[in-house]
Amino acid sequence: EEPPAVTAVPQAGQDGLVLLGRVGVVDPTSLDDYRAHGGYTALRRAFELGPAGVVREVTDSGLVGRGGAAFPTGRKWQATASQPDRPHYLVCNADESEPGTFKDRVLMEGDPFALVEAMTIAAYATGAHRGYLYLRGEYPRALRRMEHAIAQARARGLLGDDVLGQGYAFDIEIRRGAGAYVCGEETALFNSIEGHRGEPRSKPPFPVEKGLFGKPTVANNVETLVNVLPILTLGAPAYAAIGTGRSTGPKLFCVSGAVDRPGVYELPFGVTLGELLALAGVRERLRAVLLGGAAGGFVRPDERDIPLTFEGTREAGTTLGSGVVMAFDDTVPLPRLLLRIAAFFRDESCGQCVPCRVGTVRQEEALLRIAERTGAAAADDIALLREVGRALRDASICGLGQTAWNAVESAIDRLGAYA
Ligand code: L3W
Ligand code: SF4
Repeated sequence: EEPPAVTAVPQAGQDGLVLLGRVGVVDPTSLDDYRAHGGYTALRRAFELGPAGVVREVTDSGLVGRGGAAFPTGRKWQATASQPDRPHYLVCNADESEPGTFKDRVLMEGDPFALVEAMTIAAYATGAHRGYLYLRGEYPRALRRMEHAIAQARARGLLGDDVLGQGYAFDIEIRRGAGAYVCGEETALFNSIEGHRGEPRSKPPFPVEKGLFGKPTVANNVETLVNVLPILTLGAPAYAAIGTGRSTGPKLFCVSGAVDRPGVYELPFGVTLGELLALAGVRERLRAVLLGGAAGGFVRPDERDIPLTFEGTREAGTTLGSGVVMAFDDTVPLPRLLLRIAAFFRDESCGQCVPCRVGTVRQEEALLRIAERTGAAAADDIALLREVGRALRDASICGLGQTAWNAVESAIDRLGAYA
C-alpha cells in the first residue's frame, strides 16, 4: 500500500519559487513534463561552460551545503576536480533522517528529474562518471520516483555512455539506507555503500581526497544539488542576489508542530523566525521553537527576530542546521520532550567511540532521574549533564555525538527547562 502523497507544500503553484517551482505542478513521472517546465536547460548550459566553468559558477554563487554544515560547495567541487587520483565519485546524501527534516523527500517525490539533472551536472563538473544516490530506507515513494526518473533519463540518453550526445558518460545507482541516523554522516554512508558497518571514519582525510572506495568523492545533500540548477539557469550573480551576504540563495524550511499550516516553505535566507512562523500560522501559547532538529537547539518565543541565515543563527548562539523549525506550545511537557531526544541519540549512537557511546547513556539517565522527580533538577544533575555534554561535544568522532547535547543544553540555558 502506497503512503499518501506529499501534500506538505503550502506554497505549491505560487509564482517565483526557485526550488519548489515544479513541486505539485508537474507530473513527477513525466520527463516530457519536466522538460516543458525548464528541465535540462541547466545541463545544456553546463556543457557550454565546461567542467571548470561550472565549478566557477557554483563558487561565485556562494552556495553552501544544505545538509546542516554549510560548507562552501564550490570549494568542495574544486578540491575533488583537482585530484589526480581516479576514479572520482559523486554521492548524493538523501539519507534524510534529522528529526523534523522532510525537504529532500518533498523534492525527490515532487521533482525527481531535477535531482537526476543536478547530479549529472555535479558529476560532470568534478570528473565523476558514477554517482550513488544514498536514499533513506523509510522513503518508499521517493525510491519509486527516483528509480523511475533514472530509468527514463537512461532510456532517453540523459544518462549512460553519451549524455545528451556530448560524449560524456555518467550513470546513477541507488542504495537504500536501513534505518540508521548515523549513515547520514558522509563517511558512515560510504562504509554502508561499500558493504561495511555504517560507522563514521575519522576526518581528515576529507572525502574530496579519500571518500567512497578511498577515491576522491563529492558528497552533497539533495537540496544542495538542486540549487545548482537555478545557479546555472539564472547565472551566479542573479542567484547570489537572493538571500544575504554569506547565506545566498533560496532555502527550504521544514516547519512542523504547533502551526496551522505545517510543511516545506521556500523563502530567501534572511527571513526572520517570526515571519516564517506567521506564514505557517503559528498557534498561541508558543512555548519553544526547536531550530535545526534534534541536533540543533531551542529558542524562546520572544526570539522571533532571529534572521534565518547561517551567520544570523550562529550570532544568536543557535543553529539553522538543515532548516528545521519545530514549534511547541505549552501543552508539550519539556522534560519528556528532552528525554525523547536523549533516547534518540542513545539509540542511534553507533557505539564506536566512548564519549558518545557512554555519554548518550549518561545524559539520558540524568534526564530520567530529573523526570522522576517531576521535573525538579538537583544542581548535581545539571552539573553532570554539563560535564557529559562537554565530553560529547569535544571528544566525539562525528556530528552525532558532537551535537547530542545541543538540545538539552539550550533547553536548560534558554528555556530554563528545569529552573
Ligand atoms: C574539504 C575541508 N572538505 C569540511 C566537508 C566535509 C563535509 C562538509 C561539512 O555534518 C552537520 C552538523 C549538523 N576540505 C573540509 C571539507 N569539509 N572541511 O564539508 O563537514 P562537517 O565536518 O562540518 O560536517 P558534517 O559531518 O558533514 C555535520 C548537521 O550536519 N546534522 C544534520 C543531520 C541530518 C541531515 C538530514 O537529515 N538531512 O542533514 C547533524 O548533526 O547541523 O552541522 O562534506 O567533508 N577542509
Ligand atoms: Fe559513533 Fe557516536 Fe562516535 Fe559518531 S560520535 S562515531 S555515532 S559513537
